Amino acid sequence: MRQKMDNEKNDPSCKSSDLKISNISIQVVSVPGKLPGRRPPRKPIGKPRPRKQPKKRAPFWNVQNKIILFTAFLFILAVTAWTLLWLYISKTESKDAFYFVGMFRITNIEFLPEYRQKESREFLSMAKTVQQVVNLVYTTSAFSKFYKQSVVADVSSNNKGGLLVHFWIVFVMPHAKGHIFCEECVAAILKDSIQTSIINRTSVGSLQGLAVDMDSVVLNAGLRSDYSSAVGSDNGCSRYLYADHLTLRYPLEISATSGQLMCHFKLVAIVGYLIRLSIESIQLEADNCITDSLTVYDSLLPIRSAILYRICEPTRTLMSFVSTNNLMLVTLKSPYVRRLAGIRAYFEVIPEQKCESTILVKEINSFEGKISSPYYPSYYPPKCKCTWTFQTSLSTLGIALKFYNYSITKKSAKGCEHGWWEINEHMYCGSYMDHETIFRVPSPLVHIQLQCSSRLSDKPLLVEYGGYNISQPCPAGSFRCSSGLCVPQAQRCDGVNDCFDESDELFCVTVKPACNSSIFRQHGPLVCDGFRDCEDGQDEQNCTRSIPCTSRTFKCGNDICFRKQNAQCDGIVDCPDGSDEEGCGCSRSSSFLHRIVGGSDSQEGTWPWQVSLHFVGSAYCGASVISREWLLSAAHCFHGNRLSDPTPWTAHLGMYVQGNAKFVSPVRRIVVHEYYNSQTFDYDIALLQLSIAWPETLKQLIQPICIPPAGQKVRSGEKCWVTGWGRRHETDSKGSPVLQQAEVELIDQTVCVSTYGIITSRMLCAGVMSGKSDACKGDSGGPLSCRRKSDGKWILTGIVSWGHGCGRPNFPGVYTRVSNFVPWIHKYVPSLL
Ligand code: 4AZ
Repeated sequence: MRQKMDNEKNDPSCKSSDLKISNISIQVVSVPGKLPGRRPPRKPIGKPRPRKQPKKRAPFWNVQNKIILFTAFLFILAVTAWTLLWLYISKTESKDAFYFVGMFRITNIEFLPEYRQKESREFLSMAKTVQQVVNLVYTTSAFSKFYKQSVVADVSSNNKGGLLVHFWIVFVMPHAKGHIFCEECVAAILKDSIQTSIINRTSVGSLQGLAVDMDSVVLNAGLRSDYSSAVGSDNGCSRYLYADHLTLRYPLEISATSGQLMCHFKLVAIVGYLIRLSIESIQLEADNCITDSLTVYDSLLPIRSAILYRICEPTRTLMSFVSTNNLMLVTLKSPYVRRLAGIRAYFEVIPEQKCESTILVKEINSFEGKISSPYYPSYYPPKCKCTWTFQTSLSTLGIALKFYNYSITKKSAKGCEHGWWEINEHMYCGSYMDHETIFRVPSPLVHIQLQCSSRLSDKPLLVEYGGYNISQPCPAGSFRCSSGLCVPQAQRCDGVNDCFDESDELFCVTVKPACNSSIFRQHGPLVCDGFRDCEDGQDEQNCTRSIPCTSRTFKCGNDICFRKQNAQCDGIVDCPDGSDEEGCGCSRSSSFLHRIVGGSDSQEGTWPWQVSLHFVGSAYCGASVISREWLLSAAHCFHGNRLSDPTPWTAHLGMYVQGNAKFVSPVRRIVVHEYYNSQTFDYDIALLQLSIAWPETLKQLIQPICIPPAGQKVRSGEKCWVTGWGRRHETDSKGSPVLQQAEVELIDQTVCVSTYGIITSRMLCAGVMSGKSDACKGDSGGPLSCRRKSDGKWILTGIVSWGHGCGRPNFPGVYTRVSNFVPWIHKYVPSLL
């Protein structure tokens, strides 16, 4: 097309014709309207006559103009969009603020009461001075570009003298650059700006002219929410509480606050004293501190490294915490105020306690006094130091220390989390446990130093002390446990874990009781077990304690053990008081037998003790009903911070199809065995207490399974059943919707040990060597049920624990051997006895 036009321009004949037409057109235009029928040319060509010629203008809305206008419109649109985008980006970038919160002590300025008033001239002037100093520090640092401002929040008195200044520092930077910001760097800039003199060797240096104690400088990254509630406008819930009287209890009136997401209570005591905060009860939503928490700080601002303690779940046990200075901050976070109404707390002013003494010990083989952690029974603060010196009256005596729920062991390369102890120049680390231990120092003079080493406040410690005969640590007739405790010799090898560490139940051999007369019936290794082995009853003489009945005897209500001949719960009264027929709850009905079918889907109601444990609404593990309110499961199901908290768990009882339980209860308490080892799965057992006992009316659908007799031996080759909603194949990604059952065989322990190597006496193997039937992921904690031939009762022989894959040939499933835990279960569920 373009080519054609160019040709036309260059063609001379075309040019001449153009001219002609132009001439003609001029003529025509000069006599308008006189030549009817002739149309004037569209465009005037040639010289126009402006005066007379009526202008025939081309319409404005032609294609060309349209294109121009459209292009201009697009251009304006693009510019506007770009401007808006740029504005948006720069606006959002400016919101990317980083908050730091800290404190330091100014040593050479005395506190004035006016500093408490934020509007006072004195406070404003002091705040301005500090802010100017901080401005100078950061505007001359590598972060000067991002530094926005510093805000002094508090200027307070303190027990070390001078002023304690709490402040916020705000930096603003594009989000993309946020990664260059490190907490240590920001803190280091401040600390490095303090000029200290090596000559006078004090920790006080000059920070742009202010005398600042180097050791007092703390600076942590802070939260925007903390900043806005402390500094911003939404501080309606934040308040100061001043305590000037030593004997008064100041309530923390938290229920009075309303509509707040976050409250800050700044507690300030008179100089020279400390604050003890006592929490009697608290109602919080237990969610690992995500939405709800109560945090106690050893400062007036929420400085992370000054946290004394954090509570994230409801509690009704009195807990108290002590500050290291005359101030404390309590912050409360809860999205719903109605939850805060359930908090009862108060604080007191207490004097600082010295933790040192020299003690003369006189008694032998008895505990004559107590020492404790500072501020006992309060949690002790993270910074503490105690020294005790013990001196015995005789050089043959040493010092015995009985620790309650605590133990000390030789310090290892690993850090010491819960206090380090120096005893006669040897170092030990402390750790908490659920039983007492005795530590003996075979020396008449003992120097002890305790240094608190935890980051937070730690649980109170109580230690009883006394003298002991170095050559004979336990009194005659008693056995020395590995934990240092002494237990009567008669309690050794009686099936009860009296030492707490089971050392009294190790290396037990069957010794024939020495009977002067003939043996009536030997039932077990020891005398004083409540069972008359000797005809003359000699084995039961001189027994010093209340006798535990054994697996073969039954303790009647009158404390007498009667021989069981399938006596308990068999409908025949054996005890004079009939107590052997009371509370007979566990499943015995042989009618179940004909309903157990081969294959994998079970029939509804076949396994009425089977429980599905749901964690945050999803099936996670199995368990077995052992009483109206207790379940037995595996410890590994509850290993970890969140999993060990009972709140997210629910127990689903009387269930066949996953999710359709006849009864659902929250879990009140989880008791994980204290020796559970997450590396080896040893002691893989846990008890769960239901918040609501299942109702009697459901006993057709929910029934407890029997706990085996203590120490019961199992027969290899015996057929048992494993049940659960776990995976049906190792490679499956989810569990079964219908309760599955599989028949498995109890496997010889030696075979089990030779398969896995790491099998302890607390484990047993079951499966089929072909690998056809097995438990799998999701079945953990569930029952291995064996039917006792003698009375048709179902016995909880095992708890699904672990194994190499699922259903692999020659790798049977490993189960917790329940018969090893009977005393432990009875300790928590005595009603099962
Ligand atoms: C588990 O992961 C699991 N085959 C349970 C049992 C077995 C293997 C794994 C035994 O919960």
